Amino acid sequence: MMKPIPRTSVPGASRGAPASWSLPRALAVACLLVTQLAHADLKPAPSSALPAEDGYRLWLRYVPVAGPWRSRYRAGATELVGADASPTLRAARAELLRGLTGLLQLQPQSMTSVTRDGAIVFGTPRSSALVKSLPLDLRQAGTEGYLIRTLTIDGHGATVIAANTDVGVLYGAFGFLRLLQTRQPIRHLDIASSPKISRRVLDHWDNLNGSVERGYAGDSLWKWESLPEYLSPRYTDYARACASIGINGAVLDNVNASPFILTPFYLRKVAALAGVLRPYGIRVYLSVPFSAPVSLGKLKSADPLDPRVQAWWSAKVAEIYRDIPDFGGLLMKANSEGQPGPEDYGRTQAQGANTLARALAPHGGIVMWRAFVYTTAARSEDRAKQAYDTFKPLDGKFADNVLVQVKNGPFDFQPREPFHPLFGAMPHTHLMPELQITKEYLGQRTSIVYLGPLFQEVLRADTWTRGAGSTVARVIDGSLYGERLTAIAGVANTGSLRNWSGSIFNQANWYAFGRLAWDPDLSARDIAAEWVAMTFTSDPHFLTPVVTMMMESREAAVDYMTPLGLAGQMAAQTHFGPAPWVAPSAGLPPDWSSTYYSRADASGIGFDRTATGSDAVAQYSPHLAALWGNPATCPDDLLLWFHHLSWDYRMRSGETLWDSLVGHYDRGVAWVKQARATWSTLAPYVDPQRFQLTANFLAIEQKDAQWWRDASIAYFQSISHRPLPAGVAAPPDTLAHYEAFCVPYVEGTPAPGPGCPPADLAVPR
Ligand code: GCV
Repeated sequence: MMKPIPRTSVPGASRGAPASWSLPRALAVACLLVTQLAHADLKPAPSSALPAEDGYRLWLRYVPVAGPWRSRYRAGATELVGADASPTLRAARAELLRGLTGLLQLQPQSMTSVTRDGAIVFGTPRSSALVKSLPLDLRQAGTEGYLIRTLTIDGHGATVIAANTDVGVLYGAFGFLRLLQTRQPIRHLDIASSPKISRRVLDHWDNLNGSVERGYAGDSLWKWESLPEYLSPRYTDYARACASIGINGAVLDNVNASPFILTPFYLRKVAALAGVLRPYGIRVYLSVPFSAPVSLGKLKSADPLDPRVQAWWSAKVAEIYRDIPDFGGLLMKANSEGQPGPEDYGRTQAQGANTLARALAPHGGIVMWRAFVYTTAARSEDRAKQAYDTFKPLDGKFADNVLVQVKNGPFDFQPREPFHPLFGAMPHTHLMPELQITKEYLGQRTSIVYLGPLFQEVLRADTWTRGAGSTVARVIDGSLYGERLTAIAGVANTGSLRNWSGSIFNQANWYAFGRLAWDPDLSARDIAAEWVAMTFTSDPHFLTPVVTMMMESREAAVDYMTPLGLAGQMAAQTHFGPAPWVAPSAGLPPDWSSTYYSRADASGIGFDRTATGSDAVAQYSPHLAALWGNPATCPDDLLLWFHHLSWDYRMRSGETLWDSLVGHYDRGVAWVKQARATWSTLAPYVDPQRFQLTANFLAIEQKDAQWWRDASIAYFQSISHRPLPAGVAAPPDTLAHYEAFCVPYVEGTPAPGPGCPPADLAVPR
């Protein structure tokens, strides 16, 4: 017997949960309810009892719900009522069927009208006369959002997933399934959700030869050789995963772009991929080289003000749109790391961007123009200042369909940096942040580091550019300066490995990016809890310690790699493992060395970015410049980013700077040991395959953390000449030993090794 669904009488809707009821809050309550009410769902089975999983299904596993939740959910999912008017609505239905069948082990019937309690109605007013007739205020859903409401229809209790657009319905379908996956009540729903940022884009650094720059999950997802004829089912699963978290754009190729991507040969392949992604609301974008008019168009120059160059871009863009009418636009890395750009022709970054923008505007396309420039003719005395110095004077000079894409920090995706000073500083320019989901500097494939806290730290950082509360999130969602074109990018961590991201826990970073792109105000902790519930289990015996572990994992990596505001201490090229001793060498820019960043010498350590040094602090609002410019008020975690201080400098804790530095390294290592111990107790809650992979990777992280700690202390002690604090273990080997060892080849490194001197590589790390 189906249980009747409590309801209010027509024509009003049942409004069980308050409008402000957020998914994360609901999840917290649901977790509590789970603990109290649904013990049958919780009994840990020995891990061998759980079927092995390779991680392919990500957070969309839809494993059977047990205990009281199953009957409750079954009562609320008896039939599906919706039209299949478009590929997107068909995808929504398919997902609901797949999800509900998996979760409830029961297939809801497909109906054309509501015939019994527990119906799920989905659609738009355009695709469904029923949805049109319902008392819903769809203005709250905007163009991509959705409503999920409990209503009474024809005398029956029903859940309605409604939106203004088909893709909104698809997002709503995923949103509804998430409620079940995270064990939330579904009997009185009143949810309105819409994205705060309009373009939510993954940047794939995938090369046309199948490799992935800074990719730690195998080869590229895109199999260019077999496109356009063969459309791997994996492309659809990628699209489903993206749509489930609201990602609506994918830049298919590396920002270090090849001109071949713009040839008809490749554009046909791009169009085929666009066709697979389109039903899931994902537009494709391309990275292109600035010099394409020369390399491909055989013009003599790529000068953006040359009419022949402009005509070439317009023709090329029109060619793209002929096959891909919803093409998103172009991403450009110019004048950076050897890439050509407008400065080669004496033009500004804005003049370069605007030439592309003019070509794209008639088709509705956008330009994402990266601010990551650091090969400008006049190299500044501080690399961290260059993007601001180059772009700030150009505020207001970019065309309306240009977004300047700014990395989260002024240097390069370090474990910790202050937010980029351009945020808030260009009120007349669309800015979009670029976050790195792939963990180039944060342990790559094997560390457990969860990036939610890093993303949150950036988004919640207060720029103070319009007084308190001028957060980066408000700059980029348009609420601070009123932009209508808003976007956010994440450098993808996907690859050809079965588990997509190289490790199970790296999947959480893809998930967190998507959720924060949808709503930058979500909390990293709530997102972690959702992900754990969907990827593993909502059992609090597992969920609670794992969420805690995830939340602490990034700070632990900061501790064992680059504490107190240090940056850039990784090995050259691979960016893997410690190399604080790397000094500038002939022929290479000084800012490609580690000592450039640490500035460690007999007098102390840290980069003086105050008025007595590079004065980079002056690029921030006066409030922050004053706060951060004074070591007494600068937060500890940015101290050495902004200040060069004596080894004996007294920290707020009373310790000397040297003792504090050593303490951080030790804390980082201790944390990983502890995380490993915690994970070892959790075997009963995870299938053996995913358990073992994670256990092995934690063992590797412990080894790496120890290596970082020992090598860093050995090096800095050779400069500080200070004794180790009492009770602290000395590094087991000499500095020469650590210096002699480095890892020559690491996946994802663009110019693979040997980035190491030919020394004794036999030292185990
Ligand atoms: C795609 C860093 C990385 C490079 C990357 C570059 C960028 O320097 O190490 O691999 O190139 O950033 O963001 O353009």
